Amino acid sequence: MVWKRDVDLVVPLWQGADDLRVAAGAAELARLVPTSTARLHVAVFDGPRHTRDGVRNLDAVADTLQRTRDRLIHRDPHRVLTLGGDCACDIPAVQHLAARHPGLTLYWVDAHADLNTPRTSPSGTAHGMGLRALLGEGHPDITGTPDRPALTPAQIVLVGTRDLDPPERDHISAHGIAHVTPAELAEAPRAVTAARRTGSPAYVHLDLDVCDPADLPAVGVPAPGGPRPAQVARALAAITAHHDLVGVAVCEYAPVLEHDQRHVTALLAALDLTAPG
Ligand SMILES: [Mn+2]
Repeated sequence: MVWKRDVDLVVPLWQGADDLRVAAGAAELARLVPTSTARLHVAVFDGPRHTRDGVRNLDAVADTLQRTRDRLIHRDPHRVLTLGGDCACDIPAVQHLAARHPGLTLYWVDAHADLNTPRTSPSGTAHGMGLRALLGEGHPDITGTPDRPALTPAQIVLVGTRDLDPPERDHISAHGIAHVTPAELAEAPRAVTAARRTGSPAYVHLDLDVCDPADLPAVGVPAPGGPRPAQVARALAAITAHHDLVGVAVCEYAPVLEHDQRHVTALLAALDLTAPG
């Protein structure tokens, strides 16, 4: 059964990673995933690549996020697929769906926690600030200055996360954010949903770099020490079966790098984005 959603957003945002290769990922994912109900391609304008307020390409990132928010306000979808692009591309979708679905669980399936702010980020790249923005902190052009944060820390489950900056590590422990390590994921991939109510709404943010780069090197920021793609796929299938899936994003795919695309299609199939077989 293919996951039914109201809209697919194709968002080739690359300025958040400052890596043009992930723009091609959006086009390739759009080719691999059949359209559900409607598909919108959000244009990403090129522009000056300067750093403002400690964030690289902030104007281009803010512009894309704002135009994505405009689409969501206009259509008011109940379920959304975002095909990125870098990890900042689905900030608007999570914000929209968290408001529509109280008690939403966000599974952040990513080698990185993306919990930096412009002040703490070593790289100054917006794609490392997305999850923190969803907690209401960071540059206002990234958070979009909502009335309240989209999420509380208790709504978040980090899955397979391992490449953490010290301030991110501190933030995770200070706020008690749930964290399934790569070793725990490899050991019991279906246990990721253990603490969550059956049938409750969930969102999956899948950064393909969660997989070990030995298996899947076609990502913007590879991080060694990850789980095998089959283990990630089992966790994704468990989330899909356990929850009412209301949102999915797939991010950071750099298809120009040599890789075996069967690993990517297996992950898409685990999320019911492609027909079985
Ligand atoms: Mn990542």
